[in-house]
Amino acid sequence: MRESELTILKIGGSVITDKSKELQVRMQAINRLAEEIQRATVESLIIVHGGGSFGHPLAQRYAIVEGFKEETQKIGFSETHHVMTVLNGLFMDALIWRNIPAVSITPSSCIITKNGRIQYFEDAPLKMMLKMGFLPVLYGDAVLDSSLGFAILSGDQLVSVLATKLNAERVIIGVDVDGLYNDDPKVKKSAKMFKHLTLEELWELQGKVSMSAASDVTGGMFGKMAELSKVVEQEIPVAIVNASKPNYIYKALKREKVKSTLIEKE
Ligand code: IP8
Repeated sequence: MRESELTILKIGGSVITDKSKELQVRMQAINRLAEEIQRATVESLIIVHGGGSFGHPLAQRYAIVEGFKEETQKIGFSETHHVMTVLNGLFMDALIWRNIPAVSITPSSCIITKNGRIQYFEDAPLKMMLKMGFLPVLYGDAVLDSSLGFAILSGDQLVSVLATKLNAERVIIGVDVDGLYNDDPKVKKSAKMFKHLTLEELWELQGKVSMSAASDVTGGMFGKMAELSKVVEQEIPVAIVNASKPNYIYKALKREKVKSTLIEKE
């Protein structure tokens, strides 16, 4: 039995930023999503957002994902973390102005990773916020790492750890395409979208998808699938939904029918 009907919603960085231009926010998308979240009135919800053109280019420039090797990287760590707080602040503004009691939780202040995986997570404030009916908002961040010095924590790893730790009822992943495809739909028009996948089918697909390059330091779709399979293994269903299209996230939150990929254990 689950204690609560907790929903975890991830909003991808490619939805709320323009990945082709550094530090380019999509304010319209943030405002629309905040309005959809407000209208959906989900009782128990955690939001996690990605880094897009804020976190990724800086993390790459300073090789933060490779860990601490030289002093000059330190300012890069600070910058990467700082731009994430700026992006998060814009999201928080949009939520709070709509009367949503959202509270930002800074991952770098409560999480330490080991070789890039979460090792320590002080989650007492987050749990208390949920109990009190607040909406905690977290994001991919530059964090300290007990073996590398520092690392990049992806929003997807956060989603996977939060969902399993808090035994979420469901996970919704908002991306900028209609679901999970057998190929990159932005490159290949013939790419086929999956409406439903079992865990086994997801594993199979994972073997075929290569690490996406570009400016995504956390592994793109490959990294996402690896994190999601851990969630599905725990019998928590995952829906991949287009958050760039109006009302899709609203419908997913309201459990209404919407074009998406649903991944379930069996
Ligand atoms: O966009 C990474 O989070 P993601 C955040 O969820 C940074 O992979 C700081 C690059």
